[in-house]
Amino acid sequence: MEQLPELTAGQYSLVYNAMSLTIAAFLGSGAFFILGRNFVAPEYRKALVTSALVVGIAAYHYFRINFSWEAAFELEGGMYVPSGKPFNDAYRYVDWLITVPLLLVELVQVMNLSKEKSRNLITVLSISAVLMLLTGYFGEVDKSSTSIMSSRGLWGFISTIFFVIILVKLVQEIWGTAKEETGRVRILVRNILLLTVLVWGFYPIAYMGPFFGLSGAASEVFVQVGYSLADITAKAGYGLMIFAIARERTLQNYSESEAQAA
Ligand SMILES: *C/C=C(C)/C=C/C=C(C)/C=C/C1=C(C)CCCC1(C)C
Repeated sequence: MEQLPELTAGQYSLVYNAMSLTIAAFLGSGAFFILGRNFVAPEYRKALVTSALVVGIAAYHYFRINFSWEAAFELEGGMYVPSGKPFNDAYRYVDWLITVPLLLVELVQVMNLSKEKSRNLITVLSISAVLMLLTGYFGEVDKSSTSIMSSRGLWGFISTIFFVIILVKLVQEIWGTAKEETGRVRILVRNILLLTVLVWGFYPIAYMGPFFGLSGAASEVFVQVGYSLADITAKAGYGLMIFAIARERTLQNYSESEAQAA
């Protein structure tokens, strides 16, 4: 188990509040995705349900992470010192294992691809995502390595290969198709891919923290707050962009009154 650092009250609260904000963002956006189903054509409703599932599952895991964070520290003389109870960060990986494939499904669901193509793409993307996260987890449990030539470094490298496969597939298949789209849909699809590359790219960077000599309180706070903000963007923000794509397609295909009634 990870050796937790001693934190100032400010550092402890910053992480606590970031987790709490994340839960609020997930619950709020989840309600939005459920209600927003009525504003998109029937063929895109599945995508909004998937978005709602993602933030629902993630909100549950953030409750667990937040409780675990609370239990892992004790207030002693104005400082938060490790209580001896472990901070269970494995919830993150369990969460990603479920939500990352679903995020990829969400995107395919608003892309108007043929059934056959959608199915193939979802299969390749989900398998790659699961392999990326499993191999990443094997490295993540090696908390003590500060050298890239370690099991953390090796598994991280293998995990990155699957990450690259996902990115290449997304650019080839999703951006490849979007090039034939017109107007706002094309811009939205380009933006969601850009968001995915940038925000998903943050996770391996945080993973590499120990290689850059990051340790102690500042690093723990950076990683926890960083993951929280990245998760809000990659799940709630991404879901809003999925909604925007579905909404735009609905407006392109139907008149407003039909879209409302559909
Ligand atoms: C909502 C959660 C999301 C979108 C999580 C995404 C996570 C990744 C893209 C993680 C990638 C990793 C690597 C590419 C290498 C090192 C290990 C990981 C698992 C952190």
